[in-house]
Amino acid sequence: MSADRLPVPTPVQRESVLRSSAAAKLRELLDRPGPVRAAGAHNPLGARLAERAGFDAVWSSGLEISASQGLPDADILTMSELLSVAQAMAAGVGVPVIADCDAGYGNANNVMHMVRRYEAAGIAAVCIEDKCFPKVNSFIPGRQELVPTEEFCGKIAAAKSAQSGSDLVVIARLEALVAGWDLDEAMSRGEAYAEAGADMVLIHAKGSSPQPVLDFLKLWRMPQPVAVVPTTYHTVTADELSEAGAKLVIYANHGLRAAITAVSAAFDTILREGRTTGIEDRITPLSTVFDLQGMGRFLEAEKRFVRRPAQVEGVVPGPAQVEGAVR
Ligand code: SPV
Ligand code: MG
Repeated sequence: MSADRLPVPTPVQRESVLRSSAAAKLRELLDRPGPVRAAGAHNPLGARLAERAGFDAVWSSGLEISASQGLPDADILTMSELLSVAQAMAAGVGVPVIADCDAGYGNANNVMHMVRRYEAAGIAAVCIEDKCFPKVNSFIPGRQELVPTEEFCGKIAAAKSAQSGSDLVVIARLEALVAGWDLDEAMSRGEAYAEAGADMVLIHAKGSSPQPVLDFLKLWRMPQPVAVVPTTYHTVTADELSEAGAKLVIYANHGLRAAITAVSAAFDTILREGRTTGIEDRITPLSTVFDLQGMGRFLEAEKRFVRRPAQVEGVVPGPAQVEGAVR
């Protein structure tokens, strides 16, 4: 069959191509040597900044999305609210989006619903953590309660059974070190989750030293790759983590934190100086904003497709329209 005779894909077929390609792209990245680096984001603009900077993937961060709504990262937002942000980011960038899905929004049945929705939205990977629902951000002291290993294995098996394609990456996030357990607990849970079908495990930690994570990587014997989140142990480089055995390095919230600092400084200066002159060379020009929001493509499409029939151009507005017009 010649190329011009190929059947045109239906919208459903097109969607499934889009679906499999994001997850397949992530799997391709994971197969390459060296670290895969992801940056946290909470909207498509942030995702685009991560992509333009050269990150391999975007982390749809529960902390960032919650903070961007002025809410705690504690399962306050619903699955649909978090999904709509992740989906918008996936539509806005070419790199894969890895979705932080907290504790899976409930039990194994909630996880199955979640996987179906995230997979259909073109998300490359979903990450669920072995904490009780409702969870609270890992860096908040106090309530960090793990579910029994067996219960979480059920959630992982449910996630794998619910996906329709073979590419979606299911990440099992280990919170044992965060919750005050030792390396043995983290390791035995990690192995159980890998045996239950996880495609990757994420070892989370909240200390200032990378040592517990490096120890975990040294002992890890399963074939599944390991993800790390060097937020508090930030002195270690991605290459060092990769050499120690980590595959995915997630910079989970640095975009948000950089933005808060920059915006606060700019706002302070405007109020202090009574004008914006002092910050003009420190803020992004509008031309960059237009570029980031795709005005180039918009104008090009407008030229090509927004057609005005000749007779419409000659139409003179009626008196009512002229009267109501904004002057
Ligand atoms: C997030 O970004 O929401 C995470 C990573 O889960 S962390 O906040 O470091 O726990
Ligand atoms: Mg989170």
